[in-house]
Amino acid sequence: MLSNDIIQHHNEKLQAEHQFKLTYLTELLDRKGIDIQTIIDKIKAFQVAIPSWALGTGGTRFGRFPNGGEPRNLEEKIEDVGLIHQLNRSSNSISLHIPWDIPSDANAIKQLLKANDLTIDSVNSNTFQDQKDQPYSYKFGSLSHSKSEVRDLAIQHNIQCIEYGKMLDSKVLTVWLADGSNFPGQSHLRGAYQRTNDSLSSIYKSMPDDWTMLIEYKPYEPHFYSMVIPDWGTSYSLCQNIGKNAQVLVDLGHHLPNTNIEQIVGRLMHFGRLGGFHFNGSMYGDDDLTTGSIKPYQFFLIFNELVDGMQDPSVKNPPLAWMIDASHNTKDPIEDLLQSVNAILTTYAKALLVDRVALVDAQENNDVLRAEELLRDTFLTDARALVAEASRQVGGAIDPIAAFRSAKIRESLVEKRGFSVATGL
Ligand SMILES: [Mn+2]
Repeated sequence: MLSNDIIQHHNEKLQAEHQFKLTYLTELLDRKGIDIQTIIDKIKAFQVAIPSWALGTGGTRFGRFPNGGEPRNLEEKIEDVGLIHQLNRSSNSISLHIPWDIPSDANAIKQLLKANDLTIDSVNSNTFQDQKDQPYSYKFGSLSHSKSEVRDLAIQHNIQCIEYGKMLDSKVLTVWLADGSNFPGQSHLRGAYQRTNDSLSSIYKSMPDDWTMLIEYKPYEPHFYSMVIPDWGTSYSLCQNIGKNAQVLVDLGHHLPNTNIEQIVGRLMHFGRLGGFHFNGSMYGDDDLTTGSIKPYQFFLIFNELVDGMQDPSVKNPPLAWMIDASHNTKDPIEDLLQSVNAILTTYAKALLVDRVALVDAQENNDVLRAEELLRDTFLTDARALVAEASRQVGGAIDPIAAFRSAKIRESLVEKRGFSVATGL
């Protein structure tokens, strides 16, 4: 844990410049009839879960280049997320991946979570790798496998994940499958879908009533010809078949280039089936880059759709589970996560500033230019001071990355943990 004095001292140094920016923004928004504190309160309430597997340096297919000081176990992963949350006050939960994060002592983990002001977000199953001494291989699939003994193994693994989640008060199981085929003819496409449907149904039946199953989709993997759950339509149909607590999870990187993700988001919310979100950025595909780093306007349009759906009382979509799903190859993982959360909050803040009454009016009257300009004007507004103020008001840093650097947190983690490498992707 970081001493509060460090954050306090950091904020004092930045306060004058911060206040200057905030005063300007307050006046600007006031002229538009927007109460700045209402927006700041919404930012304060927005929390983004940090994945346990993103706290270490990610690898490419060719190698991994860590800088040391990475968490060596679940306890240290929780400590790292605790640090992030202390700095930005917007990352109050951690997502676990089983078997990487199996708790050896659930009560001790719960105590540690509490001490760090954290909860467990979702539990994520892993049937995309074989574990040591596993009786059957996932080489040719898991929940979709042609052999029932392999499917049963994968089903039991997911049920085990639910059990670990129950121990730690999680209420969400996230399923992402690397199931598919590598060559035409290898797999019976309809059969693989049906087997996946049946396997997911079995897992769903083992889930407590107040849990949610999130089903992620992805169009491709390197070396693949087909994926069993390639798109939102497949995820959506599985959710429809399985039950009301099954929801689609949208991972920003899991789309083919130029896909209109905001439209997918709008559709799923319209159907009340958008359950979760994985934030990241990408240039070509699933690059797992920093959120908002490549296509910030598209990211804003996605958030615009999310906020529109969340504010519309006629939309019956459950509250969403927000999470980062990224990997950090060259940046410090903690810095990259802080940067991502900041980009998420800034973009969310901008989406909150959109004049929705004027937008609907422009849409109804087919005033194309005015509708577009309403969005563009908001996108071009610098909303960073709103996020900084939200953090400051609840004891976080005005500039979390600067505070992380000036407090030399990575240096002390390296000193404490040595040249450690975390488990993960
Ligand atoms: Mn994901």
